[in-house]
Amino acid sequence: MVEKDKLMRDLLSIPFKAVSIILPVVNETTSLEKTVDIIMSGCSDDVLELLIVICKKTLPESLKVCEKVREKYGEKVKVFEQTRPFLGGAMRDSFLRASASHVLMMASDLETPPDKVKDFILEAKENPAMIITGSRWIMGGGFEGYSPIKFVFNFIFQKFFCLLYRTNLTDMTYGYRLFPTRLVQAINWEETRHPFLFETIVKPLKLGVKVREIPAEWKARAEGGTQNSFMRNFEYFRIGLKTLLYSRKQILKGESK
Ligand SMILES: Nc1nc2c(ncn2[C@@H]2O[C@H](COP(=O)(O)OP(=O)(O)O)[C@@H](O)[C@H]2O)c(=O)[nH]1
Ligand SMILES: [Mg+2]
Repeated sequence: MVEKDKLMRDLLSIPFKAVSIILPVVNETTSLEKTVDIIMSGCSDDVLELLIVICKKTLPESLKVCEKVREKYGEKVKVFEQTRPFLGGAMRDSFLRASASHVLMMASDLETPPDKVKDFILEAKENPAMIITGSRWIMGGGFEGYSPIKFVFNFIFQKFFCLLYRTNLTDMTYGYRLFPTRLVQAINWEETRHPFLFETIVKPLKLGVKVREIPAEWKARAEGGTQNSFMRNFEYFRIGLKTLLYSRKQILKGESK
């Protein structure tokens, strides 16, 4: 027990120095450019690097914008192609590349409002051992242009898992989240698609990591389309239920078996 507590302390003991920001890109052009411009105008001093993750599906016009922002902001912008598949794969590859004390997971389609990045950084400076997560369900958050049926399902899903995990978090599925880098590099991740976003909260919760919510609105994108399908939303249950039964050993790399 003492050994395990020491391990967790080691994973969470790093003070905030800077953030690596993950921007996965498939079909974004102006939204990507706007995202980068807003981040760099608001908090470039605290940003060590922007990890732009591309894949085989990334459109040629999006690749051009990646190159444009790289020219504009120089070495802080790192563009690389993922090796693991899908959105979860993009995030997992980026976690391993992140070299700042903290890492922020977001989107490049403007659905995770980039003007909030400074709020995440502010919170991380004060609470470096915590996960800071955006919530659409608290005052100041909200949904704009979200499907009404998804809205209802999302609410029920949040309440269900909040009871199972005995937490008072209001939003466990929003992919706008900041972590201590060592923590995410130490976890055994499983999901490769969108349920990965949910996995990044349930596994740390199970490890006893503290989580702090800040309001963040979700606003439907103006260009491109989602890589998720409605039916795939039901796959979120799998990782949520599975993780509930895991021991700390099964969650941490090198601790299993
Ligand atoms: N590199 C990469 N980016 C992805 C992939 N899937 C989604 N994204 C990006 O991740 C962000 C969130 O994905 P999106 O499909 O919009 O999901 P939704 O907002 O949950 O419907 C967007 O900026 C996407 O372009 C992928 O397989 N690889
Ligand atoms: Mg999106």
